Amino acid sequence: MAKIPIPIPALVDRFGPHLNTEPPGGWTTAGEPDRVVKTHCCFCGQQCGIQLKVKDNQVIGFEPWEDFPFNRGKLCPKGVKRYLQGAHPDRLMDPLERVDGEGFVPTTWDNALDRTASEIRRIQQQYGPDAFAMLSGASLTNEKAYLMGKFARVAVRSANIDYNGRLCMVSAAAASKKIFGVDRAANPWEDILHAKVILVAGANVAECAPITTHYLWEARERGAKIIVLDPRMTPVGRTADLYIPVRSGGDIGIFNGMLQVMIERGWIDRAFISGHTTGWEKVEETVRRYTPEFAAKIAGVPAEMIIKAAEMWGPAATSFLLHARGIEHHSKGVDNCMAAIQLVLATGRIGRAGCGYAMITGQGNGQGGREQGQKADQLPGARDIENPEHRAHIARVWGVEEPSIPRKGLSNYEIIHAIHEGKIKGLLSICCNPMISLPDSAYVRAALEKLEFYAVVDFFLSESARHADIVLPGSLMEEDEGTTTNVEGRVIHHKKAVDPPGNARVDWQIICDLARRLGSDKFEYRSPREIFDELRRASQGGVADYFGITWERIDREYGVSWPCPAPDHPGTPRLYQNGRFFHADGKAHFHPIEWRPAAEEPDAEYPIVLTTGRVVSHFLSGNQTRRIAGLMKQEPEPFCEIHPRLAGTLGVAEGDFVKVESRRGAVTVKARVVKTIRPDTVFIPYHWPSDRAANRCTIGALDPISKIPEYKICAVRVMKTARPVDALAMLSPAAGGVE
Ligand SMILES: Nc1nc2c(c(=O)[nH]1)N[C@H]1C(S)=C(S)[C@@H](COP(=O)(O)OP(=O)(O)OC[C@H]3O[C@@H](n4cnc5c(=O)[nH]c(N)nc54)[C@H](O)[C@@H]3O)O[C@H]1N2
Ligand SMILES: Nc1nc2c(c(=O)[nH]1)N[C@H]1C(S)=C(S)[C@@H](COP(=O)(O)OP(=O)(O)OC[C@H]3O[C@@H](n4cnc5c(=O)[nH]c(N)nc54)[C@H](O)[C@@H]3O)O[C@H]1N2
Ligand code: SF4
Ligand SMILES: [Mo]
Repeated sequence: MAKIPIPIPALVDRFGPHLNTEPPGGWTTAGEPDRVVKTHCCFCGQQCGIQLKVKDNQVIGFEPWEDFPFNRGKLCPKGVKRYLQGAHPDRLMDPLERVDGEGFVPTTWDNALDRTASEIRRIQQQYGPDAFAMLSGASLTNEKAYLMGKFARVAVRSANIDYNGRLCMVSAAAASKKIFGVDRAANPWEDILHAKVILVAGANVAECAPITTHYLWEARERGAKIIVLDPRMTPVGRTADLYIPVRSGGDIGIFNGMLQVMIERGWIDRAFISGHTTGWEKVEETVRRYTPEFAAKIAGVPAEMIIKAAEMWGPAATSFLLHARGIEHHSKGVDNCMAAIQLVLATGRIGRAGCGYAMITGQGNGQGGREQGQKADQLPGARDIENPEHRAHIARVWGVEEPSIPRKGLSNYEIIHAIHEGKIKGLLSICCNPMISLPDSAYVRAALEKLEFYAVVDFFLSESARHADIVLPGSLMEEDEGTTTNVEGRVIHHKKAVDPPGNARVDWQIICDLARRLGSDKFEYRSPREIFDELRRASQGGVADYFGITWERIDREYGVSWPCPAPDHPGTPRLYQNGRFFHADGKAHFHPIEWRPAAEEPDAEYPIVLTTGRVVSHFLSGNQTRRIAGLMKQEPEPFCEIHPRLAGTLGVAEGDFVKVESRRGAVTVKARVVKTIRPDTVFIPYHWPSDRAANRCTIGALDPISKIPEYKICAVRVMKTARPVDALAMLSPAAGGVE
């Protein structure tokens, strides 16, 4: 039976919950802190060092942490405001149970956990072990990510666990694994400073990796030239030496075109290629066709720009490639990344200061979260769940029989398909908000409504949680202890500052308690440190080897970079220094890449490209940042960036409302008429819910290898429309507006 999501007061929903509740000076009347805690920001993959001021079990403010080398005290607006979440009036204080006709009713932990455990077993007995699935998150610490993978395989015994990094890092990960045999940024950020040319492909660095902007500026001070590839002239694009307004989905044209020019002009390091790589001949043969003129058609830019880019990149003494979701969120995301990385490999400029590449990891623990075994196809240490030796090692660490570990499961969006197909009947999600963040929201909502049982662990009632049967109040980063692995592969330590409020509990205890109720005795940890110590052993000998890393070392050394196989090993900030890559043959592997169109290209009916992304003041599904008044003030609602020429043909002026409509759904948002976007493309940031959720329009097409959704391109039509009707009408279930 379809379950109606439980609404919360209308105005709160429309503009973000509790917009105006921040009293002057923060949630508590500030005063002298009892202590300051050196820890890290909970938001993006930069994982900036920060000091939290604590008074009476409450975080009352922050101070910069100048000594932490990555950010040297610098913070972006989200880092500055993050402390305001802890005592927020929306915090979930008790477990909630859905009661027909009444909505959510507070309940006891015993009841909430017993009911969750019994529903898991009921569903598995009725429909098979894999009919219960789990979705986890890469904002969780390494300890919790590890725990979730083990919980799924040992306590629940379902193959179907995946995580929200599937929406984020998997194209970059797959490409890196194919080429280098390992999935991690190749260099520490320090190395960026020594590059003479920096190519930024599909990354809005200033808004999404704000601290990295500083590295770019400093490199430029030292003479670096910057090339930016983006359909929108981002803040970094505005001051770049070469800005290429690539058509969304056209990047392979740029990369292959540049390589073609570099081959013609002799800017290829053939000695490096023959000594350290395989597969070059096929690449050379493939890119021969990608003359600047041919490539320019694919990329939607003048051929001269491709030649100019090759002239800057090809002969440079040192170079650095940075890419992010702009090239990864595609049904050819893996191919896009491989084509980009091959520009690095063809010049042999890797494994040295100033020479390298990095995917800019997005989520707070986007790096560690993709190593500890919460992926559908993975065991801890970035091991392969189908590999018999890997399975045997993990079975020993877990103290279980190897055959009892399930095999590869379904990826994130495939779980949504399987719910529609009736194969998955129950779901537990922690640290993810699929209702906002997965593509084609109507399809996702229908799936959540179809579930027989849905449990959510979160600290705020998310849009997804409103579809739940049981909501379990979990913990913020500062309420628990553990490690994350930052954008550079540096493992760092988050300290506990305060206890969770009310009856909320720390996440890891919730999961261990559930495991016990499911009859497992393998979750008897007394602290997250014990989980970390088990994780170290589980990762030992794996690609992502944490064995030599301890919390004490992290504190002493400002983080330790993996692989770190022994306590006396210094860690590995820079990979490939010795010219050896992680494949068994020690070589890097080239792959010939051909461009192919997106799943849905614009046509006569839907003539405009929609691309989606972020703004500096909000984070992901917005469940956290839409609750922080200072950030809401900066960017209260989503908007549609539209070029003056397109706006002109549509009769749209700045501030008008436009309806942006795809084959799947529509949103109504304010137009922002800007010259910084291609005239054939519009852009909407995706951090908002209900009638303003960009994912109402996006398409559920996936990359065949990484299974990442194609968030960066779908076809829409845009029309001027009236200011939206009253929020209350929007929110009535009849209007389909409650999510
Ligand atoms: N403020 C803020 N910071 C964040 C986050 C956040 O939500 N808010 N989230 C974090 C996370 S999880 C992530 S994944 C990162 C994301 O970081 P980014 O990937 O930098 O951010 P996006 O806005 O998703 O997309 C980046 C750019 O890709 C461009 N783009 C779109 N299509 C294409 C294309 O086909 N080719 C190219 N070359 N470019 C294209 C867009 O115009 C956009 O400027 O940010 C992290 N940091
Ligand atoms: N259209 C479009 N859609 C996108 C993207 C895009 O560019 N365009 N980007 C995609 C990308 S890159 C990403 S990473 C995904 C993000 O996808 P989501 O899964 O939606 O990410 P979050 O918003 O971080 O959701 C995390 C949820 O968990 C909660 N949470 C955060 N930390 C913790 C914790 O430590 N413990 C617990 N228990 N809960 C926690 C938050 O309150 C929030 O409700 O969105 C994807 N969706
Ligand atoms: S750059 Fe990222 S980690 Fe640093 S303060 Fe901003 S959101 Fe936090
Ligand atoms: Mo992400």
